[in-house]
Amino acid sequence: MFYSRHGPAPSARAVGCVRRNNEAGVAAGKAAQMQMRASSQGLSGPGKVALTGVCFDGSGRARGQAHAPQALREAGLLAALAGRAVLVPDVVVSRPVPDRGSFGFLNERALLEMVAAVYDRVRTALDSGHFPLVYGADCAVLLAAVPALADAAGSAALMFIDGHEDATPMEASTTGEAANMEVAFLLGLTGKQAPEPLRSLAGVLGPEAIVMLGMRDQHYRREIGAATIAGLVRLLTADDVHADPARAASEAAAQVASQAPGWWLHIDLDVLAGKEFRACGAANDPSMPGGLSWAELTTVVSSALRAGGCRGWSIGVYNPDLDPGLYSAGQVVNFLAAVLGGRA
Ligand SMILES: [Mn+2]
Repeated sequence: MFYSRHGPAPSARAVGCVRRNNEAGVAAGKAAQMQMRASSQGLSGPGKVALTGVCFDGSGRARGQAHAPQALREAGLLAALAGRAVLVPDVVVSRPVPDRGSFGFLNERALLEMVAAVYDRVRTALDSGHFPLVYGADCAVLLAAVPALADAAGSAALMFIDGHEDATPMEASTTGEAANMEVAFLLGLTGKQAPEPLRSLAGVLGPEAIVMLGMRDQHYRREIGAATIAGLVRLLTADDVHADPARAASEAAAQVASQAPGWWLHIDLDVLAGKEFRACGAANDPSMPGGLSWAELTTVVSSALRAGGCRGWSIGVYNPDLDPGLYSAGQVVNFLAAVLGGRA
């Protein structure tokens, strides 16, 4: 409803205390200049990295992933990207409700507010020639980020790095957690029963426009009765990535870059092995052995960015409740600095 192709943007009221940032309209020539300058750094489009924290927890916990932005900043996110990043205000939504709403989503009101606000932030950053980096929350941010890129660039593609497929149709979900469904929405495999804007975004990506890396959720999917979408899209399991991380990433990047003027990069940190990253439940799920190491993830993302065409990035599913000393937050910050080259 609020996407440019479907009607006007939402009012600030719809997104709680978040104020909208109206900086859209950088002249095409200036944007092209920025793009040329940025391409030497492996990113397409950014004048600066627009650091966009999202204070939302998909399961409606009081803290959880909603406190990720604050914890990552406490761990030094800004200093690590000094000179390369601008901080934009966090997306803040209604108080969490750990129950399903009238459409069946968990923490539904906050979810819909989050989607509206993240869409707005990503769109503003892109229209201003920046490179949005969405941090915090969970994979449901893709329900906003991918349509925002598609609207800004004409069409979008997605490199999706996650331990799970996240392709459960909403009709089949037993939990109502949008972060298990977002890929099904983006591909148009579900969404007819959803409220706007989710209904209209369904199908924003064709099957060629997504490449999925790092899955190891066969036991989980068997438990919930969700079939794999490996026959529909290009999907490399965690084992496929272990075999040759750089090649997996560069081939994935070549595919997504061929499908749209810009592609989005998404990382669910549960793609990491539990022994590498303790601050998310799923990475430590005993039914999901064999996750990536930080070294592998760094290789994957560096290779992918080097291929060019990436216009924005989201990284989520860090839970500071599982990270009392901020050790894991420091790992995330160091990783971002390493791949974005912030430490000059
Ligand atoms: Mn995920």
